[in-house]
Amino acid sequence: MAILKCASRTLDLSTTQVMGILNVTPDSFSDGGSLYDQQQLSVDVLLQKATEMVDQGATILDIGGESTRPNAKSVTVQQEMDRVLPALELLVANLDVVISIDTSSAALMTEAAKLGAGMLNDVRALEREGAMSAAAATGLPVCLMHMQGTPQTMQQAPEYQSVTAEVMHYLRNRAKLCEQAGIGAEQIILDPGFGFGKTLEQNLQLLQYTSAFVASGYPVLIGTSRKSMFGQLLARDVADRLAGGLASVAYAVMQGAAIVRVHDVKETVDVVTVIEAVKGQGE
Ligand code: 7PJ
Repeated sequence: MAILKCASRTLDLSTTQVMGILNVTPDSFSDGGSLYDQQQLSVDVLLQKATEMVDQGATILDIGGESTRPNAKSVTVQQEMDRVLPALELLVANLDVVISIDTSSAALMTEAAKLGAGMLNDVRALEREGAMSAAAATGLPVCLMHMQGTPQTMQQAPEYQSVTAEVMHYLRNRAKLCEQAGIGAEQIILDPGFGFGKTLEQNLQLLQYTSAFVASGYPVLIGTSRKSMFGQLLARDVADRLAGGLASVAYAVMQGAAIVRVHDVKETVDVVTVIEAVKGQGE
């Protein structure tokens, strides 16, 4: 069974793990920068929210300092570091959980590993200058996500001949390059990248074929939480997409997704627990 080595901790992926999302950006689309008070990250609120997620069953917390929603303001590496590193230090000092860092920056990967991060999560699949070798040097697991285009342009007119085949081909190729760079195959996680340069139909096709990604042998991470695919399919605002997200989690967990990345940890853990309990029954 797949065991991820996350610095001083390990994660057993024989059942689906729940990753809680902590945005330390003042302009996140889904929680609107709620960890901020007048542009200042609130330490108390962050620790409270993180502690709650761990108590609810999250085994990974994902800290991101760059908003990648369409048309988000770009940040400098320094700004991203200033947002993420203090949050990382706070959580490492106070919680027993794997901390994942959602970043494309080589410098931040290196610094975060020194401060106790347990995983790297890159929506650009380590394509930025120096990112792959920096990630390899940390020895941490890496999540490689597929995106078509850039956050600025990705939703304009995403096009594929076959979305599942193309995304799979891209991720396999990135994984191979990571292995050549010295990252162990067992430390590589693949993510189709819901909403990153995909139409509603393309997102649904990717979800439908979760098992094809799982069949690659790499652990698969699914991140659909509160995304606009549910806005389109259900005509729901961001605040009202929980049921849609839970349905997608159930679908993915049934097919063997290793990690689900979500805002709503408590409800997601219940769904995962029920699906795993059903899967785990002998006759
Ligand atoms: C994802 C992510 C995702 C991974 C974001 C949001 C937008 N990392 N970072 N997968 N999405 N691995 O949370 O809605 O889907 S930022």
